Parts: sequence; C-alpha cells; structure tokens
Amino acid sequence: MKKRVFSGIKPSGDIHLGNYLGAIRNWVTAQEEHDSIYCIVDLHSITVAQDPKELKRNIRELTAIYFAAGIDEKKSTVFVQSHVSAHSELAWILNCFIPMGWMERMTQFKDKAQKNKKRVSVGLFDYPALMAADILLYDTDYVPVGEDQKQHVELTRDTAELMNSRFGKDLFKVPTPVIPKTGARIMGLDDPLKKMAKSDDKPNRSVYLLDSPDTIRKKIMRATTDSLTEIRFDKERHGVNNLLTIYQLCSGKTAKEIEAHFAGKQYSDLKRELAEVVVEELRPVQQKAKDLLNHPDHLESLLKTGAEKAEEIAQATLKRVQERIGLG
Ligand code: ATP
Ligand code: LTN
Repeated sequence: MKKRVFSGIKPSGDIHLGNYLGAIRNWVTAQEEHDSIYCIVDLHSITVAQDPKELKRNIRELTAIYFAAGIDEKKSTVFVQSHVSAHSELAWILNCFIPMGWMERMTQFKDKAQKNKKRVSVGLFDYPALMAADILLYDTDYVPVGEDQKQHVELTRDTAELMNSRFGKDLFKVPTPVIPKTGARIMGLDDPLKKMAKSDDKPNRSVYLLDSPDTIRKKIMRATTDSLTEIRFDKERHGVNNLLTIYQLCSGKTAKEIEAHFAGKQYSDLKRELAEVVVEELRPVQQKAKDLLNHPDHLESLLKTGAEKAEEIAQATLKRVQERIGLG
C-alpha cells in the first residue's frame, strides 16, 4: 500500500516563489512515490477578506499553476476544498472536541489577527480545525508544508490522538508533517526578516510565479543584502543567505559549489545570476500555466474529476466518524 500525502494552498493572492519552492515543487516529487492529494483550500481563504471575483480568479490560477508545475492528474488528485462538503462537516465535529487552549496557542492566528485588526473572524481563529479536517478526512500519512504550518499539523495530530483515545484508535490516522530541509521558509526580498507571503501588499517582497522576466530581474536586483562583501551561506546574514538558498534550489548545485562559484564576486553578480536561474526555472511553468488558463473548460473538467475522487474517500471517513460519535 502506498502512503498517502495531502497538502493545500489558499487561493488568497498571487502565488510566489516561497509557495513554489517550499511546497508545490516538493509535491511534484512526492506524487512519484505516494498516493497524493492536493487541494485548493478556498474555504481557508475566506477567513480573511476576499473580493469574490478575485477569489474565483485566484482559484483558477492556482489550479493552473499546480498542473503547470508538474502535478499530474493521472498520479495525483487535485480538487477545490469547497467542492467536497465533508470538509466543512468534519471541521464542525472537530470544533466540538478541540480544547480552546490548543487553538489559543496558534501563532499564525496571533500574527494574522494583528494584521487584520478590523476584521478578525471566528473563522480565522477556527482555521486549524478546518485544516485538521482536510488532513484527517483522507487518512493522510504525510503532510508536506513549509515551516509556518508545522504547528497546525501538530494540532491535527493531537486532535486525532484525542479522538482516537475516546472513540477507538483506528478512528483517525495520525499524520506526520514533512518540512523541506531547504526552502521551508523563503524570505522577503525587500525584508529578509519577513517571509514571502501572498497576503502582503508589498510588491517587491515576493517573486510571483507569473511575474514577467523583467519584473523578476528588477525585484531581485533590488533585494536587500548587507554591508559585507563575502558571498557565503550564513544564517545570520539573512538577505544573502536567502538569495543563496533560492539560487541553490533553482540551480540544483550544492552549497559548496555555489560558494566556490561566487568566491571573489560581488553581490551584483550574485543577483544577476540568480535572476537568470529563477527566470529559467519559472519559464516552462509560466508557459504551461498560460496555456491552461486559455482553456478554462479543461481546467473545470480536471477539477470535477478531482472532486469526485476526493469525495469518495472523504465521505467514507465522515460516515465512520458520525457513526462512532453517535450522530444520526
Ligand atoms: P498568506 O499570505 O495568504 O497566508 P502564504 O503565502 O503564507 O499565504 P499559504 O497558502 O499559507 O501561503 O501556504 C501554502 C504553502 O506554501 C504552505 O505549505 C506554506 O508552508 C508554504 N509557504 C508559504 N510561504 C512560504 C515561504 N515564504 N517559504 C516557504 N514555504 C512557504
Ligand atoms: N493552512 C495551510 C493551507 C492548508 C493545508 C491544509 C496544508 C489548508 N489545509 C491541509 C496542508 C494540509 C496554509 O496556510 N498553508
């Protein structure tokens, strides 16, 4: 039996290099070995304000990027979260068991509530329960995510264990987070102390996947570094370290090879070469994404098939849970 992988991205804005290097690219590798399910988690997007038209467009764009990056509908299941109602239904059930204190510890909620002071919804607070439902519905073994999501997967594990201890240990499979060794936290180009994020309104912070080559070059050439000169991997030198990490992920070279290559060179050389490797890495993805976006009917039909496959697994789990806890 193959192990199952589940992960998702919110269609809450333009997809950036952090989402791609920290998540999507690893999913493409995972589908070769595992039974993979990748979700467009639109219900998570509405935990913060969304423009309806933009949300629709972001869902289509994210779907196109998944497939363009190499997720293969024959190997993986790709679907939109709101197309499978079991996600909302299991989230409600989990809500009734997850202790408040666990949720109150979630650092992403604290950060996001701080940023969206005018509109902090109950949904934003409850976000991890829906994420736990996503994962547990599919008897997931592995959850590949960036560093920022580890705490949520741990809450999912705790929730599964809590409910298993009460309703039988075969109720939920307890999932394991998988955090990449490199690329788990790609930092902002303008401010390497903040992570690249879709929801930031700082256009020079992130390289977006569909940015033109010229925009990519401009953003990288403007990236914040430091006043030193030596080009080497050093976690304390956040800006340079981030640029080198992106270079490493896009070029496939080792840290040693990269340091030797840039010995005696200047930051401007690093930035120029980095811009080219990023442009080349993204070129085929951009081309395929554009083709797919020109064929909306095809995208719709891929999503329909994905939702049908997901629905079957999710309904079976939901039914098992409902029976075990005495509903209906
Ligand atoms: P938002 O700003 O809307 O919260 P985000 O950019 O943080 O969005 P998510 O949809 O929350 O993106 O995350 C999708 C996936 O990408 C997750 O696995 C997350 O861990 C990963 N990810 C997000 N930002 C980065 C980053 N800067 N570096 C590496 N991985 C990232
Ligand atoms: N919370 C995640 C997105 C997400 C997810 C999931 C990731 C929702 N459900 C299930 C993995 C598994 C995020 O913000 N990146």
